[in-house]
Amino acid sequence: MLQATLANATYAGCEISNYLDSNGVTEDGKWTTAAEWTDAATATGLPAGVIVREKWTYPDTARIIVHTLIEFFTDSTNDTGDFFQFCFDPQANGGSAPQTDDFLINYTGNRRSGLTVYKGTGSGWAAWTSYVYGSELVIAETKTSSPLNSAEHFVFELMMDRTKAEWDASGAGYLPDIRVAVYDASNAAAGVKAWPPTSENNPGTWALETGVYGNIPESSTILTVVLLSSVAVAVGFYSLRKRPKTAIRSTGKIGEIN
Ligand SMILES: [Ca+2]
Ligand SMILES: [Ca+2]
Ligand SMILES: [Ca+2]
Repeated sequence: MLQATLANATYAGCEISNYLDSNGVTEDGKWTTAAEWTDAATATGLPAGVIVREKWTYPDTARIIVHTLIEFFTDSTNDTGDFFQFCFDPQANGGSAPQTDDFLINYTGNRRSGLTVYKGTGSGWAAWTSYVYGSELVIAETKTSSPLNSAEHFVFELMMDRTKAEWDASGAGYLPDIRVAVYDASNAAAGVKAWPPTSENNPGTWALETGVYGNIPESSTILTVVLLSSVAVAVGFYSLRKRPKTAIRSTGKIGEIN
């Protein structure tokens, strides 16, 4: 029984709250405004020098768009071997190999021509092109400074239409699993920096994304600053933090999830 073997074993200590956007967002590979990403929560348990934030918009009542910011502080070299990856298990049903609902977005060489989307086969990945670039998926990058780091580094912005049937996470209560990884070919010794620090081929080890129907609380913005400034203090804060109680429902209404 395949279902019996698929356990949702998300990686402890790595998670992200996906709040509703309030400041606006434009996928141009940089902070378009000074406040563009201050209304988004930072993932917990990130590797050093990597930032991941997410938030969502609904440009019309029929669509939910999820926006992801990825900053790679230590890569300021444009190499053909650079890459970032975004793994997505919309059903959050895990498994030790890519299932047919799972996706791997691979963006190599910091350029659109290096974009390949893979879909799980049950045992591995196969290239998949049944998406519309521009409306269902957008990736943009620049080498720039940002409000999070004044040194020049790669900044990526990713947009996914999560109402697209294959990327719809409503069946999992808007609690999908994701994984983000970056690699600097000029610093091969550092290896792949992955969040969680697990394989792109093992969905059962990815991180929990919690879709929240509402804007980020003011306290979470402060918490983000604390998390960035002091791991020791953050551990204490983290233990006090309550999990969001609500998640996005397909109707757009608030629904209790626990
Ligand atoms: Ca932007
Ligand atoms: Ca590089
Ligand atoms: Ca899956």
